[in-house]
Amino acid sequence: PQEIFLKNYKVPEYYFDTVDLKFSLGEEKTFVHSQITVFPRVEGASSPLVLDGKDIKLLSIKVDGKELKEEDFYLDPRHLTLSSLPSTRFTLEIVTEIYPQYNTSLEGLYKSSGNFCTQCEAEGFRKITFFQDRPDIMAKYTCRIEADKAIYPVLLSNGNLIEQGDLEGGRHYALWEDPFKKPSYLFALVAGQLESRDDTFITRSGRKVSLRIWTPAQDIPKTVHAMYSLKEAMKWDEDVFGLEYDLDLFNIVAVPDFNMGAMENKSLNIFNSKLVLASPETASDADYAAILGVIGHEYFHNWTGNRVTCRDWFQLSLKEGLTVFRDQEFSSDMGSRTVKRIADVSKLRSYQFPQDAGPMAHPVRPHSYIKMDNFYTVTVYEKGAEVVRMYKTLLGSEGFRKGMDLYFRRHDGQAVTCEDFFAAMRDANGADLSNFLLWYSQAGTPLVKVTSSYNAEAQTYSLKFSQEVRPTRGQLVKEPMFIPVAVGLLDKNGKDMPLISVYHDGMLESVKKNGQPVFTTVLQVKKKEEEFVFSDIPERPTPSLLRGYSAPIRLDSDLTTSDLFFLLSHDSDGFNRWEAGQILARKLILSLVADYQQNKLLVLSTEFVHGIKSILSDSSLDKEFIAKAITLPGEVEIMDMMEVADPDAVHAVRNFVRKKLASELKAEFLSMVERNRSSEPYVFNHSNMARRALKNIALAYLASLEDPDITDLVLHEYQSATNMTEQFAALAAIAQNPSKIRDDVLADFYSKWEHEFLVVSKWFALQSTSDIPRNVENVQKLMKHPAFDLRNPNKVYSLIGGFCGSPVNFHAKDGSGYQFLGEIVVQLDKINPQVASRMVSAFSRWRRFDETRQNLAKAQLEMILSTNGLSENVFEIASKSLD
Ligand code: B3K
Ligand code: ZN
Repeated sequence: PQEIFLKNYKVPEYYFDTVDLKFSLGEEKTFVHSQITVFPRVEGASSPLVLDGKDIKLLSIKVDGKELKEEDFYLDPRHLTLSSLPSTRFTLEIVTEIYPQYNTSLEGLYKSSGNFCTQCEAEGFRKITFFQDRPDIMAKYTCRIEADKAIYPVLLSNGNLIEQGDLEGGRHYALWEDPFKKPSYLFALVAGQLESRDDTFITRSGRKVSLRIWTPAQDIPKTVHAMYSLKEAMKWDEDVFGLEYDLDLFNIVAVPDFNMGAMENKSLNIFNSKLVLASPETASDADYAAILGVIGHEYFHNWTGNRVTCRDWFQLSLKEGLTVFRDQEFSSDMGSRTVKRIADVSKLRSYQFPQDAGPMAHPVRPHSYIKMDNFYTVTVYEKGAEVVRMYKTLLGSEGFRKGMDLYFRRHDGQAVTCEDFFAAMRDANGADLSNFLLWYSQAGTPLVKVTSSYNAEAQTYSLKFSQEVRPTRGQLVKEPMFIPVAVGLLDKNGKDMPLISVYHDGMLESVKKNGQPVFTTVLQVKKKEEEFVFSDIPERPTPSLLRGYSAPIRLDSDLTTSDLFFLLSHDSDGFNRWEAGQILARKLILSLVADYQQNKLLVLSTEFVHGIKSILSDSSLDKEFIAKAITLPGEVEIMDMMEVADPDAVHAVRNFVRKKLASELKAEFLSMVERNRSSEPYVFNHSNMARRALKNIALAYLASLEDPDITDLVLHEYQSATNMTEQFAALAAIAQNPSKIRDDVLADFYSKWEHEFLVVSKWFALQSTSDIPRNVENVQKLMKHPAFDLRNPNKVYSLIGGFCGSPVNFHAKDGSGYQFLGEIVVQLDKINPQVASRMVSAFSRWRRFDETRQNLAKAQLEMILSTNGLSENVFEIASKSLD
């Protein structure tokens, strides 16, 4: 397999102006006729034109209407190379034959539940026709679709419908025209039996936009929330960024077979049905929130991704990091900002930090790849969003908006790079952002240490920072990064002290805003070692560091346990209040893990129990915040902080802490359940979700007690629930412990919901992620369940992905989990390489474990690599994991 490097980027020799596609869709064969106007970058240059093409049959090529002679083209398994081309603008016509009905990779044109649909990002367009399949080739497209009218009554593509009609033999056609230039990865086509929910949105300049969400007829009632989300997103982008929708029609199509969440094709977004369909009975609060966020995300791509796109795939974070940042902000504005921030940071720490410390570590802008699909990662997306957030932290809301405006002014209609975004932010603000670009090129999570000291005489308070980025693959020496650290100082009553000025680099700098002291200031830490000294500090403060998690770093401070308890109860920064609790919990669990490993008796500190109790009983706190604050850090996060990860010890200790808290605070948890019941119909809003979150976490704690009275209570909650959020939480609580009741309730749930594809996926996930002993056997059984299908990504993610997400069982010391995954990866790779490659990633941190586990995991990786006909997708992840 060939590795592709950013440093080898070359501008194309030819550009495309217009692309006119004609699809003739059939059950046995589909014909694709493409007519492209091509012009050379340099008139008169006679370079060959290299087109990408994969798994497609070439039927004919014409240049300016004339069939090309055999000596003027060359076909290899991945390219079609044309030579002896005209030296100025010409027309290229290519006809290909493809077989979407056999396409199980779900990339290119394929069938899902009998309907045709496409997925072209990153490099799927080349599975449809021969093309310069790269994002810097932007052209205007038309698309004519022809198909059987009875089987495929609805024919959709990008842009506006300009013509449609009937044809002979029961066929019909539709002609679509997209007035905006776009790269091939944004092309889309859908044909099938679909109905739509229709609505309209009037943009602030008065454009009336038709909104349509397409699904099979029976699912239309479940699209209310998706439509609501779309309209809110459209409004929000106008209000916050001044960005309006630019066409008269916006379509969303939901399909059950989709490799990822959704795709932002111009005016024809295609979604995994999981992220469109919701009803109170079948979808949980988490599903509703995910739909809101992802509908927003894909809509926001219309400007950040589509109008301004990426020059090459290395720049992916230019659109993804930015668009994730935008969807995070959207969800924050629609719900609780603090709770959303906590959720996003937890995700970063549980998934991105491990990636950044392992063999797949790569910069936000990778330097190389074998298969681009492997780089749609938490680093490009989530760390990329943190990088965008840092611009905002450094430049302020207004400065950030100025930067965004300049970015669109300069680059609308272009394919650009991360430097272009950086330059827009810098130039719009005249800001000094020296060495900030390292965030794009340097992999690894910076480790920052802070020590503090107070000088009573001088009334100054010093913070000394030192930073380090550990070596990662191919990057042994690292430079110091530009780290914005938002800081506040609390006085002895827990109030924020006014901040006036800071000595830094031998200068006294005012931190006032508009002549007024501030309560939070952003320190710009840029050197390996650096000191900041606050002046006019009348008493020893407690520092609140990295407020709002102002940079994606690991922070190691000299805060004492009592400082942390103090911050937990007083910090005005909600995120840091939660963070103080998490640091305490992490320290506590890690020290208990050490006790466990030395066979010592486990004792839970009463101080910690009191800390949790005081959060529970603080009625001034938001309920969803309380739910987050009493959630213990995850097992992966804890394992990540150990020298040698010990999944059994971490699991045992975390369960011990949970159970101990449940028994010490049983009365409080019971009253939380009582007080947070409601007989009102389901509403998706912050206060109701917060109430349900609190009730559900209380149930989960209580269920860990394995007490028969509690089992009755949970069973009652299960039976009386009127929405999926509460029903599923009760089911999950019961399912914690093996028992006959567990089996019965799981069976009951399945029989209730067996006809709801999305609920069945939840049922699979609940069982696969279970920590009950030897769960691998249950998962193996479920693989044979009639509702399981290895070709459907959602089912694979639920059952196999879910299993790998449960450390005790996946990392079972007998190697049963590894062996199970190894076998599945080989099987799955033949069906769908993208999904197989996501699954094989579960092995990538094998070096973090003890020798026995290392050998077992390594053997599976070697077995996978020795398989004949392995895809490049799986090859890349498996081979990088081994070296
Ligand atoms: N841009 C798509 C992801 C495409 C993944 C291709 N393997 C979804 C999104 O981030 O909006
Ligand atoms: Zn995206």
